Formats: sequence, structure tokens, C-alpha cells
Amino acid sequence: METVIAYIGLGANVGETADTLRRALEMLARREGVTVWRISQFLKTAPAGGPEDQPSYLNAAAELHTTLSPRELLAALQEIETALGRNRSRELRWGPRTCDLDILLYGDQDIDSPDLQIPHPRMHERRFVLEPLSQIAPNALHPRLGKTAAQLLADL
Ligand code: A4P
Ligand code: MG
Repeated sequence: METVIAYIGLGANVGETADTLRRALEMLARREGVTVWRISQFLKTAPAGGPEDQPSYLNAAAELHTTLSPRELLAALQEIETALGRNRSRELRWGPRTCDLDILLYGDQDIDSPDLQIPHPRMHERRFVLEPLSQIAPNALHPRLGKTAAQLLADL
């Protein structure tokens, strides 16, 4: 099976946020077919979008080496979000959440289907994504925009 390098974004702004991110990464690392290769610092960031008074976020990015398909990886991330107490039915769009795990990049794949878009459609406009991603992978290439994470961050 082919191993692909994928990058994920992690975010939390409810509860013990640092604990949540650590536990999410531990659960991922235990998952068969996933190696957590590199982890950024946990960065405190101002909320982008959503209700005005929501708490600040803790954000991070991680490099995974994985034999899971994009959809298998998405399912694994959603399972972990749920295990960490995320309840989508009670959430506002872009509102507070215990744990949000997004696939940012999956190799050089460009996927645009209703349930899954890779690269993540808003990653290039978000400092809270590009800053941690640039820490671990400044040269990671956005396949659609043809720019690296560091270039996209500099463009903001
Ligand atoms: N989905 C499609 N593509 C992907 C992908 N590449 N990775 C679908 C993960 N999921 C993907 O996601 C909704 C649906 O997106 C999923 O069912 C999946 O099929 P969600 O996580 O339930 O909803 P969400 O988190 O509200 O949406 P999304 O798009 O993850 O939200 P954003 O755009 O990431 O915004 N401010 C700061 N400072 N830090 C943050 O982390 N996060 C948000 C959430 C807003 N403001 C923030 C932060
Ligand atoms: Mg999400």
C-alpha cells in the first residue's frame, strides 16, 4: 500500500484545549495506518468568523504519513472528534467547538466532492492554519494554487 504525506489542522476553543489537542494526536498515532510524523507548536489564535464573543482557539498542525485513503482518514478524524466530545448537532457554523480536525492537504490530490474537499477550501486565507503548517512544512505545496505554505502565509 502506498504511503501518502498528509497535513491536518487541529483546533479547539472549549474545555481543556491543550489536553484535547494532545489526546487527539495520541488517538491518531494509535490508529493503524497512521504515523504522526511532525507536530507544530500549539498556538493561541483569535477566532475567525462565527459568534463575536467566542473564546480564543488553540490551533496546531500535524504531518501524517498514512496508508488510509482520504475518506478513511476523514472518518478516522471524525471518530476522534466525537470521542473527544464534539456534538455537531449543537454547534453553530464557525462557533465554539471542543475539537475540529480538518484535512488540509493529502499528497498532491485535488478532491472536490460534497462531503470532502482537499485542499481544505479555506486554508489559504487563514493564518491560524498557515502559521502552524509553515512551522512543520514550509515547503508543502498547495496543488491548486501552486504555492507553498510559507508563500501563502506571506501573502496574507
Ligand atoms: N469536509 C469537507 N472537506 C473536509 C476536509 N478537508 N477536512 C466536510 C475535514 N472535513 C471536511 O465539517 C463539516 C463537514 O466538512 C464535515 O462533515 C466533512 O464532511 P465540520 O468540522 O463539522 O464543520 P466546521 O468545523 O464548522 O467546518 P470547517 O469547514 O471545519 O470549519 P472551519 O472553516 O475550519 O472553521 N478560528 C480560529 N482562530 N481557529 C479555528 O480553528 N475554526 C473555525 C472552524 C472557525 N474559526 C476559527 C477556527
Ligand atoms: Mg472541520
